[in-house]
Amino acid sequence: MPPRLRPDFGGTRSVVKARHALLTPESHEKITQPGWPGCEFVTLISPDMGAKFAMSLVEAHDGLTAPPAMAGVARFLFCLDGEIAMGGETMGPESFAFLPPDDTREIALSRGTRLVLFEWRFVPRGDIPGAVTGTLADTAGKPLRGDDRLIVQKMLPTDAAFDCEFNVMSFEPGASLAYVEVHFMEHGLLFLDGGGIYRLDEDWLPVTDGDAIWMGPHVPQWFGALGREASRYLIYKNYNRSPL
Ligand code: UGY
Ligand code: MN
Repeated sequence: MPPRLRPDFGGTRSVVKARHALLTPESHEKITQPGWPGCEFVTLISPDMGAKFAMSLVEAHDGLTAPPAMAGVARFLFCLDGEIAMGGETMGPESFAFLPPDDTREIALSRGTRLVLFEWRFVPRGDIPGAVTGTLADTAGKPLRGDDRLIVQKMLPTDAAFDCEFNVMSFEPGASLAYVEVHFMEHGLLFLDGGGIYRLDEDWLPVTDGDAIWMGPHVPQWFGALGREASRYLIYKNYNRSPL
C-alpha cells in the first residue's frame, strides 16, 4: 500500500507480515475490554499474529481499578501520561512496574492515564521474582557494546529469575545498531521519541514516535536514527530461557 495515500483513501504505514509487523497510529483500532470500564485499548501485538505476548496501549477516560491478570500471566506497565497507584506507590509518566503472575495488588488508574501494558505467560526458573517498580529517570544507562551514542537503560534486574527484559534504548542522531541482529527471542517495541529507519527482514521502514513494532523469532533487525533529536524506544524481549 503506498504510504502517501491518506488513511481515508486506504493508505497506511502499517505492515503485518508472518514474523514481523509495524503498527502505526492511523491504523489503531480502539476497543473496550470487560472489567476495564471507561478504558480504550489498542492491542498492537497479540498471540493471534504469532507472538507469545500481548502489547496494548491503554487509555483511561475515567478513573478505575484494573482487574488482575489471568492466572500465570505476568504484566509490565509503562506509564505514558497520568497516574497509576499501586501498592501504596503513585507512578507518573515514565514510571514502570513488573508484576509477577498471580500478583494481587490493586492497580488504580486516574482519569486521563495512558500506559503501555505487556502481558505474557511467565516461564518460571526457580523462585518467581517479586514485583519491581521504578522510574526511567532513576534507571542507570550504559553504552551498548561501547558505543556511547547508543545508551541502554535496563528497567529490570538481570537476575535469571526474570524471563524477560524491558529496556529503553536511546540513539543519538546518526547512531545505529552495530549489525543486523538475528536471534530467537522476540521483541515488542514502542517508539517514544525521534525516529529513523527500521530494517525488519527485507523491509526498510521509516519509523517515528508512536509507532510500534513486533519482531518475531529470528527476524533480521537493524535501526538507524535520523533527525536532529535523540530517538528512544521501549523494547521487550523474552530472555534468560532456553530456546527449547
Ligand atoms: O536487545 C536487543 O536485542 C536489541 N538490541 N534489539 C533491537 O534493538 N532490535
Ligand atoms: Mn534484538
